Amino acid sequence: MSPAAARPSRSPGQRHRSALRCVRVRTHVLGAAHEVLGVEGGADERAEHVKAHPVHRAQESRQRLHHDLLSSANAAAGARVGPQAGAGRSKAWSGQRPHHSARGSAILRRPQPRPGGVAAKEARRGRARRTGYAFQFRRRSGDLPPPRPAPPLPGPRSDTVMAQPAQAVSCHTGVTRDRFLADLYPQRKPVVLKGIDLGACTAKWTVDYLSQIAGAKEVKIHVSTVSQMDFLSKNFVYRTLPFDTFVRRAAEVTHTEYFISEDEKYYLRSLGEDPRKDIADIRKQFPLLAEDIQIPEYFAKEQFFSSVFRISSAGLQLWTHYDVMDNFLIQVTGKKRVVLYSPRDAPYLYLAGTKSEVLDVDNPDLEKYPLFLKARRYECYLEAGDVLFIPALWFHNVISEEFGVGVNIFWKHLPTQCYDKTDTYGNKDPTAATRAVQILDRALKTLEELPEEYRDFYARRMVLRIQEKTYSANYE
Ligand SMILES: O=C(O)CCC(=O)C(=O)O
Repeated sequence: MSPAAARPSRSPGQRHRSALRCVRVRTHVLGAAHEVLGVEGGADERAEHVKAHPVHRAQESRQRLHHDLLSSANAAAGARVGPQAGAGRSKAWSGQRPHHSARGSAILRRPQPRPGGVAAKEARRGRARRTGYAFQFRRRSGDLPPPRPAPPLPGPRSDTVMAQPAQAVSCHTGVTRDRFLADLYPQRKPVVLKGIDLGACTAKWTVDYLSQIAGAKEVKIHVSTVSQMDFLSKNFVYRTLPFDTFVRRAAEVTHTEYFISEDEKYYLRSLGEDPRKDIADIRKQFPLLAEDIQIPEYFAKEQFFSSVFRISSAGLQLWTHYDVMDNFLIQVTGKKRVVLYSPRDAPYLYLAGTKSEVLDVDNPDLEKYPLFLKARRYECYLEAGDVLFIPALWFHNVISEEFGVGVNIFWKHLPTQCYDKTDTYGNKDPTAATRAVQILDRALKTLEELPEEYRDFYARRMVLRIQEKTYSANYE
């Protein structure tokens, strides 16, 4: 029996309602796509426009995928759908935008009041209060003088869904080199190591001491007026400061001397003397401070690549990225939260080079990044003296909960010839990967010789071939 024949026959009324539902969902999807794309006009004009514009078609299919994800999330969570749960899904889906609950399930919003009405104003006021954007609303309505909003610390807002419940990164105390190499390292998963002897640095590295010992050596720093530093949109500037001035400013919340604003935030990723040629090594750039730290030598000396100072203002969040080398992130002072994603979840992270477009991992924009829901989230908190092992290719997003000083040790996990010799940062893809991507680009160019239908078919076969030949089941 065909699946259609197996379905119980529906009454004309049911068929009519179902058809209406399809039209409404499509209208909503097109409406949402055009809102994003800034296209005006009625549903029919929009539909024509979408048909004619491949970019909008892609947008439309992303929106559809979003709908699918949200509806399966609703089904899985057994969520109440719309104002009268159980009274019929058709009502719930009629032209409403999906919304995410604090409990972690996706639900649909109640019908929204008409814009401009008193109810709408009240709703906006309520929403503004919940989301912390009260300042913007009051300012527009002119009923209060514009106060300076306190910059919120990054963290999940109460009205957004956490993309995935976090899995805690495993934590081990007093791990010896042999145990690390035999048991933990081969798993290629992040781990927090506690109780490692790091030398005197954890006790000594106060703001005064760092300023006094490293002195006025000039360092190039990132300066940002917002807490979420985004490398892709470059919402920060580079400036140069003497190290002692920098450390003092990074440790304070409000500055009397500043570049852009009195609450600007600072971040140092130390570099080699000539960053185009030299690799960061605190033993060379900060020899006196380097004496205070004992680097866990859990890899062979010849594998060492770099040691990098990471000094950050409180509240600063560093963009999501991966590095191509294994590394230890040593938290010497201060506290950090690190959110990590497996390299296997790269398809859900909206990559641009080595960075993910999803910077705000706690409050992801699911309209824009619907697949992010699928990325498995790992999380850990680092305190002074903790060492986080970040295997190469694992994505990480780092939130400094306090002013803190870290040292990052990168080492070569692959044979030296695999790495790009011009890479002084440790974030250029291995040369074979770069060549493979270039070859793929040539293959894609070759496919352009075919009409769309054939291109689609052979591209799918290529994807299957890549999956069959290269995907591994050995890694998480
Ligand atoms: O801790 C930080 O500031 C950033 C760490 C980082 O990006 C890394 O370990 O690769």
